[in-house]
Amino acid sequence: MENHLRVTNIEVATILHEVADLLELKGVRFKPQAYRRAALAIETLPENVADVAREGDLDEIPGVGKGIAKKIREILETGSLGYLSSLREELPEGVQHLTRLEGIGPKKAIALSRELGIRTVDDLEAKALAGRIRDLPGFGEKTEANILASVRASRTATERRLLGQILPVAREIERRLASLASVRQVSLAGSIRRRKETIGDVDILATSTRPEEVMEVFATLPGVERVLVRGMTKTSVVLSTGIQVDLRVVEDGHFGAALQYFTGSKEHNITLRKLAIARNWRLNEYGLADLATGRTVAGEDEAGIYRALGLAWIEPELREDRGEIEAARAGTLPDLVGYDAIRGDLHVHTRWSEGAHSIEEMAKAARTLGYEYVAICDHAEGLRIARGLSPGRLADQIRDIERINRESDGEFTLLSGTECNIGMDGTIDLPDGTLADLDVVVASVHSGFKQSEKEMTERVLTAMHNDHVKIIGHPTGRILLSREPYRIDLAAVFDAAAALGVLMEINAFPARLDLSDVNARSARGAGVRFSLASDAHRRENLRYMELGVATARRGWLSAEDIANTRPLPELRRLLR
Ligand code: DGT
Ligand code: CA
Ligand code: CA
Ligand code: ZN
Repeated sequence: MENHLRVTNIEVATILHEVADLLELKGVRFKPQAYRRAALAIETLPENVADVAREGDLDEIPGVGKGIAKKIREILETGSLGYLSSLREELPEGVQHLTRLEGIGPKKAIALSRELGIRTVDDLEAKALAGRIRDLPGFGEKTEANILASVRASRTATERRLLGQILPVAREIERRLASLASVRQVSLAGSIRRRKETIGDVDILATSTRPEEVMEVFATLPGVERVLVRGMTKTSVVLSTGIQVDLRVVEDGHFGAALQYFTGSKEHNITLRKLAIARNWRLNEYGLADLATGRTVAGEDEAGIYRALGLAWIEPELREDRGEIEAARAGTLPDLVGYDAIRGDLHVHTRWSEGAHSIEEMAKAARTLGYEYVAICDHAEGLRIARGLSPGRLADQIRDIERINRESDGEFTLLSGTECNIGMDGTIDLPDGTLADLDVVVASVHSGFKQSEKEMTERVLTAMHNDHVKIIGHPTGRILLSREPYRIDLAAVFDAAAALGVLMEINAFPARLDLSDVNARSARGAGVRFSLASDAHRRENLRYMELGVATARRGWLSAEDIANTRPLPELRRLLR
């Protein structure tokens, strides 16, 4: 079957989500969850669903049953779904807008639409303000007030985005502003400077001899769709991708204080401000001032503020009020792993399984990044949707890697590896004999996320007790903004990892960042060591490593905690 439409995974998932919503509105049971599950599976599928459809059975995708597989084929072939159209016709217009609001379920939405003819959120707000909702059967004054509150919340709430998606955009804006002759200092601030895993909006701070010009350039950047606020000190815009960016232009004398203030976090700032108050000082975005004398104690540079408060400078990634201020006072802040400390990537894919590039292409790209080694970890047989390798194919791949290493100048080493699958009972989808031939064995859970905490914990512990397993890949299975982590007793896993010398991966793929900052920190507390990995599916993805380092830093990790900050001979010892 030739496919001219090139329907994307997101388009398929969007249709399935809408079917789920509409079935739910009709009060159909169970089916909506099945459609949601399938939508999620398609959204998070690393390869194009159209390719899967061409080469295999769609119902091999975990979460996709036979019935829905047929519907997906229809979408791929025609670009739309007849079933969805018929569902749409059954419902009163506008109902779907209403159900997006917190606290309004399908039943209420249908009642509002049928009884009052409400089609939009604006109309809903108007009718609530007019007191017309309270008299509907099943509503009442309290529900009416709650509806108003939900409408307001929906107007202020901004969707969060992945750090990995926003960081390049933010840097590009920073670069353009920095290139203006009148701009003296410019820095990212807020959550993006702290490298938080998701971003609400982007905050940028600058000083300039011509604030007007800076604001003009900013408000007319390519990609700006709307200007929300336009002023001399603050301009806020929304990019066509829906991301809000706030630019503040301050005086040079206040830059450090403003940078400190607008970097946050809010919680960090509150604790810091208490330290100032204890000295009868005041800390705000203009500086640190002595209230008794009116004298400015600090404000020009950020470090000066921390110094004046008796603290070591605190890296932005740590500023979450998780003990960093106490550590800065006691001089016990960790020596955080540097962004340039990584010597190689321990989990990348190639064309042999679901990757886009050859082993040689990945190796070349890794060398360009200054790496000394990279581990080729394609999927094993158990993961058929990812075209996992059989033991025979893997043996071919090992021979290929050995050949490439032999022909190389010796400055760079390819490690042979696998990302094998942890089965429902903890068994690995490759025989021990094959595993023994590999340099790096990453084992990950890719299915059966619904197991109980006890089952999942035992499953992963069983895999860790396999002598060949060296690394647990993306240990909680979460997909940021989309899939919750599976239930697992991480404390038990971390204790076992420390005892067995199994590394925990910090998977740097933008939607994973798994382990998370907080989990990485507790793992470190249990004595665990880590592997940082991009999980690259194409050579450009190797750069995701930066996000993994950011997560490690936010988890208070040092270079010593991370296996792949070591030169190859030492890494090999750790992997034995
Ligand atoms: P986001 O945008 O939700 O990812 O997170 P942030 O941390 O960037 O938050 P945002 O954009 O609302 O504010 C930027 C920074 O400004 C924040 O990290 C700290 C500072 N800030 C904002 N509101 C307050 C506040 O009420 N008190 C204090 N002390 N600082 C605040
Ligand atoms: Ca922000
Ligand atoms: Ca902001
Ligand atoms: Zn992988």
